[in-house]
Amino acid sequence: MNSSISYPQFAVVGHPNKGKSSIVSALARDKSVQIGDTPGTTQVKRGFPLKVDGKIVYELFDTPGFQRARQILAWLEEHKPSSANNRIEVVKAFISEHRDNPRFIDEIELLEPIVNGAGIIYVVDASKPYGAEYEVEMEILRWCGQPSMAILNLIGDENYKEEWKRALGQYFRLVRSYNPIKATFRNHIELLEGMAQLNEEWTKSIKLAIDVLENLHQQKIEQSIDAIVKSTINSLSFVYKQKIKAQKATKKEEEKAKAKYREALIRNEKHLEREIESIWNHLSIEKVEHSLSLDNIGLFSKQSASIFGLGQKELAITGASAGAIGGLGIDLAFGGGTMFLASLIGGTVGGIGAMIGFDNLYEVKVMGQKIGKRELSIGPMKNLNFPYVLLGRSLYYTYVISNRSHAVRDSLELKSDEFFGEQIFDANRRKKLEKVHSKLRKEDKVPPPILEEYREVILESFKLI
Ligand SMILES: Nc1nc2c(ncn2[C@@H]2O[C@H](COP(=O)(O)OP(=O)(O)O)[C@@H](O)[C@H]2O)c(=O)[nH]1
Ligand SMILES: [Mg+2]
Repeated sequence: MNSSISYPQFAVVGHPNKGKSSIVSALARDKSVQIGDTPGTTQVKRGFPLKVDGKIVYELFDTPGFQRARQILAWLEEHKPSSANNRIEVVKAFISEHRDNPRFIDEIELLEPIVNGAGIIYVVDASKPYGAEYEVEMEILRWCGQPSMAILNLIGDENYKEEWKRALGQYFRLVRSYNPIKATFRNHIELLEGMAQLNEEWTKSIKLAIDVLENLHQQKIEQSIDAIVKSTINSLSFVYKQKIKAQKATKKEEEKAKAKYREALIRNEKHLEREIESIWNHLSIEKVEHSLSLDNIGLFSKQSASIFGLGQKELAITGASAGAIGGLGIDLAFGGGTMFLASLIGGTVGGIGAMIGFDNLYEVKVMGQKIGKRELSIGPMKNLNFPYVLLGRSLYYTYVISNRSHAVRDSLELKSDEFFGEQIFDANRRKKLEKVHSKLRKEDKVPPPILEEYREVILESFKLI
């Protein structure tokens, strides 16, 4: 390694279009890496450092693929030294002799960081069959004598991992599976643990990198939970006020105010989503506004209530345990009492969404004495289920964003089969959460210890996902 550089470096190499740039992007947690369908997207090598608190933890070189491997190997063989430990000198000689030759520009780009001390990460697509043509590339890499690992990426649906492993095992110290698109934070750490074993000199700094990354990950979770708590409390205690002209609000005034009230809650949720994206370096996810199913589902929809809210039984328990129904009346709290009771008896009839109308679950009050000074006031939200819809959605969003690889260039896709809902808020947790929700419904202040407990329960729930 370059003596002036104190962190490990790795050159990510292989055939064009095998996911090298995607792997660099995922491991450097950097969205600026160019990824493309057409071979040749990456034309010059570029270093992508992973920085934490301004300090470089490791650096990855994204390189163009091999183009003329056969000719290079022929040249190396022609200049074969008498002993294997001098082979790297021959590779260096190849580079200096061909530096100005445009035919070898790609190979020089990819070999240079390696002869300067970078480790080798060789990437293959194991959804395609193994072929002897790869042996030329692997042989050249072996000439460099640097610590090396191979990554099996599965781009397509088929799986030829076993035959690849048998071949790669002969050339590389370590062979691991890693999918840059699907990789979670855990997969990233596991891969780093493998990389730490490649070279004694790097073990310490990569282990340090793992510690630093894990701490950072924990910090980001805490920040996300703080943002969720703040936003949820804002939404649940939100009251919209509007002046009205006469003694009573007209239907039109009331409808307009209701719309404004709902818009404010939706805006609040969007603001939280941006905050979560920013915490996880995923700001400006492409096309997110158009294809995000959370958007399509909508904060007030029946679907959202059935996916993220509580089931009927849980709601009954929640209501009873907190005495939350209180003076509200069951109809207002549950949006249709008779239907609710029928469903309770009959089990899950059509899910909670079928019976909760989200429309009339907040109170509309007219306040003030003098005509012309009277106000229409809407909120806070009285629906017992709504806090769980909000919390469920924001925890799910955080889960998806925090596990999103930086190699993903597609728009954010939220799959309904991944949704979770009631299971993370068990009765015991709900009882604690309800202490806060019931106070907010009554427009009471939440004492700091209860708020702290609320935060802890939400953090705990997130870790269960
Ligand atoms: N579905 C899927 N696509 C991938 C995966 N890895 C790479 N790709 C896609 O394959 C193409 C080439 O990837 P890229 O990282 O640019 O390959 P490179 O030429 O080796 O740097 C891009 O369209 C990637 O989005 C993967 O694991 N799964
Ligand atoms: Mg590339």
